[in-house]
Amino acid sequence: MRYQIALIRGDGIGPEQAEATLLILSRLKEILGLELEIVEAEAGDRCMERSGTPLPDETIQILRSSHACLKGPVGETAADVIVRLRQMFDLYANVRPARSFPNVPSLKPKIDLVIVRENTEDLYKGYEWEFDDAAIGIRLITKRGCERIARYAFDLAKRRRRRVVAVHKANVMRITCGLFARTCREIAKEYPDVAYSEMYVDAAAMDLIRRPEQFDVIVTTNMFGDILSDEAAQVVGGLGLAPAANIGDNYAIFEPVHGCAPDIAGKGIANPISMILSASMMLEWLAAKHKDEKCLKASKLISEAVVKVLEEGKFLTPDLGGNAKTLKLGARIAEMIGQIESS
Ligand code: GGG
Repeated sequence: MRYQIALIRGDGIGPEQAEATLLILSRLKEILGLELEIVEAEAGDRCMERSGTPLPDETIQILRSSHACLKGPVGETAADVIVRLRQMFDLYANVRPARSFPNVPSLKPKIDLVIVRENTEDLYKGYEWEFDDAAIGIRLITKRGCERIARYAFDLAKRRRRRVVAVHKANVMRITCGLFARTCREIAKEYPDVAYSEMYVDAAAMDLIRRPEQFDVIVTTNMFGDILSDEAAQVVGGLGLAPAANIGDNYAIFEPVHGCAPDIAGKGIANPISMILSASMMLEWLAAKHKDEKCLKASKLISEAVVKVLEEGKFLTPDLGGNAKTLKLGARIAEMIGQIESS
């Protein structure tokens, strides 16, 4: 099957990461005959400067006619770009894995967890007003929103170590977090083969540092998930390795967890792995959606090649303690894909 992939390069380090990721996708096209047509679309701060809008209609149209989108980080316009796209395409599940890698400092050796963050509600809905010397934000949590994210987390846990912890703060936010916790408990009953527990978000933040290896799938609301996923990324070596998927029933956008890192932009030293692993998540999602074994193989090849290149330890970017350039690391991963495939 031929896939049209919308590519948003984004701001800051985004274009450099995208260039490295394209090396990997080209290699997969060559060796597996993967049919990916990349269609470029603009969004973000630079797009705003150039065209007066951070998310042009043309970009939305490109996304609408594509099978999936691969997106680099954007800067100050994140709320007008990714937060808006999540709502527009109803991408309700933000899936953020964090796992230990070889040769990368990790708080514990065997961390392998996934944060499943509700992606369309909560304080990120954008219901905020300012009047006189006060400001107000509305935290919208719906039963439907809680049900579908809980089901997503339990279904994922069934394919992993069968443990879900729902993270909330229902002792203080009794109504909004109360609804989330109550709904997760109800959905848990549909999955008797998955162990279910709950944690307050402050305790979860502490346990992510104290005993991160205990976590399998964490399901939580939007803002808590945003914060905890940066923490989880750091626990396993930093945001440079952290991919994410924004998944809906019909469409999905894949992007690094991090922002656009303007302090290192243009130097060619950003770690491309967060975007490369986001591309792997994209291929895994396409594989499941279209029952496409070739995409699944491509996804696995990327993950395997990333692990092998980290193991090798010769081409590491400065965030990983090396001095390799973004494109060199990308090129080595692309080469490694060929080596694995021909071995
Ligand atoms: N600290 C990570 C970062 O800046 N991520 C980009 C961001 O804030 N994206 C919005 C979101 O994930 O909700």
